[in-house]
Amino acid sequence: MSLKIEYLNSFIKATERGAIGAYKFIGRNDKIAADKGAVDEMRRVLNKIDVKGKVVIGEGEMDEAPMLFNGENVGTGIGQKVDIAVDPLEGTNFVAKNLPNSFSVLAIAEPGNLFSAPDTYMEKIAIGQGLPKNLLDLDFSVEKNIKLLAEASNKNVENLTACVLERPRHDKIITSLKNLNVKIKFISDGDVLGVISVLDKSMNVDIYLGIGGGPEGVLAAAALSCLGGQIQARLSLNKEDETRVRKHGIVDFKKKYSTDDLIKGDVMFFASAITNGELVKGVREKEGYFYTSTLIMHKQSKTFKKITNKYKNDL
Ligand code: VTB
Repeated sequence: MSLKIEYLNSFIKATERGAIGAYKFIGRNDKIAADKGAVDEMRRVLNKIDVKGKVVIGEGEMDEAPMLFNGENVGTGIGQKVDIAVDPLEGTNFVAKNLPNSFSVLAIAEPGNLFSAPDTYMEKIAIGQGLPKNLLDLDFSVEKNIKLLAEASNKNVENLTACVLERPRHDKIITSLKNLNVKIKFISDGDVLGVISVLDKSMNVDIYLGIGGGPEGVLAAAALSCLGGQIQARLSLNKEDETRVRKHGIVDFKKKYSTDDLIKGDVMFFASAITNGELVKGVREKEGYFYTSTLIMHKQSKTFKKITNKYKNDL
């Protein structure tokens, strides 16, 4: 079974409108308002789509998130059953501070096929398409992973670029990369884009390494799964996280998840830029219209497109 192809046209509206909802908060130094702007618009659109949708990765658990919470049913209730992962505003800091690379992101798959990641940290290592399966491993040293990647991609180590979220918790990784003479692309936030940048040659990133959010890991895995990229992930937990993780039915806290463990079967991925992005342009307002640009991927139809649409300015 695969996802109905028309969902490419209906679900794109959810991230486009999510991006428009956050747009008016660009540079207003208000992360919460920006997030709410995106959530309200995305939810409004999702509820118009003919689908029996269930949010499996959302804004949080039911008791802590009023909208698009984990488990919320969305859609008109007519149509195919799908599970949905959303991040209506990936990069709240970017919108608040008017910096590039904020997105409204969503992925859909058939029921049970998206790993229901708890909102905890997740260790990630990701590489692009066309490389041997299970090439790298979180338990290998950075040196070994880099050496394996250099060999498999026929590049010298010093010509490789690794994307890393700039955080003190990554100091060891950064030192190892520096000692190996690997180029580092530092990001201050937004590791969905960080991970998926291994898929697009224009981004010049060969590998993503480090610890970011669990839900963001699943969203990025959806994109990798569409195009044959690879991720290996493992939850990175502190003591307080454990009860929450058990609620997600996870018993093995140390399990290493492959792309196929995180995403099964057919999957669609949508990312609409809010502020200007390296992959697609942000929302533009011109003569009474909003223009949005979206990166869209679908595994089954091997779709990988960048689409620009326009909406009448109704805000
Ligand atoms: C991570 C990353 C996200 O926020 O969740 C990060 O996956 C938060 O990390 O893409 P810190 O707790 O270290 O700040 C993002 O960068 C943006 O939501």
